[in-house]
Amino acid sequence: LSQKPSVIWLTGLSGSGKSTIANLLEKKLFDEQFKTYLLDGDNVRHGLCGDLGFDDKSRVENIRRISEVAKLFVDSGTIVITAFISPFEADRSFCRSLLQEGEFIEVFVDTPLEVCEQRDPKGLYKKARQGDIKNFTGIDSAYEAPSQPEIHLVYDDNETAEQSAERLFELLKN
Ligand code: GGZ
Repeated sequence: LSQKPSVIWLTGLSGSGKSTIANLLEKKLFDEQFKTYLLDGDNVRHGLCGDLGFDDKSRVENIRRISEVAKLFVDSGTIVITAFISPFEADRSFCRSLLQEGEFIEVFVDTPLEVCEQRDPKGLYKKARQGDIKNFTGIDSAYEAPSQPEIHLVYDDNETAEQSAERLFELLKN
């Protein structure tokens, strides 16, 4: 991993571990004195994208705004980490298109739906199955898996989030 400002774009289902891994990765980068900024639902969906829901159109707009913001951070010399489901390939490609060659690193947090649904930390899958939440990714809303991610983090039952983050950190360095 060079000092080169870039976007490390994590994509995957709800409950796949994106946010946890992103936070651990940011800490590792910070410890090695990289200038970083983490964009995730906590700091984006309440403010900048507080007017958006989860229908397809809203998700497209969510990722468009996040992409533009990520580009601004890259312009400022920052390594940006994003942790959004970002279910549509075209929207992830849009972010890639805003950046120079090599500045967009797509990381597919490839945790199977069954595992995410088993974890269900916020009980959202249960609600989606009961029909209490509509347009839930993986249930009644699409997730387009990346076809050629720079990094494919394949789920490993025996691995902790810390180990996954370490694995990602090492892959980024190479
Ligand atoms: C998917 C939803 C939905 C629906 C609320 N579908 O596990 P979480 O809770 O913390 O992460 C999910 C988050 C997804 O927001 P993103 O901005 O990442 O989505 S996207 O990139 O598709 O725009 C989940 C919660 O919001 N959530 N309703 N219907 N996730």
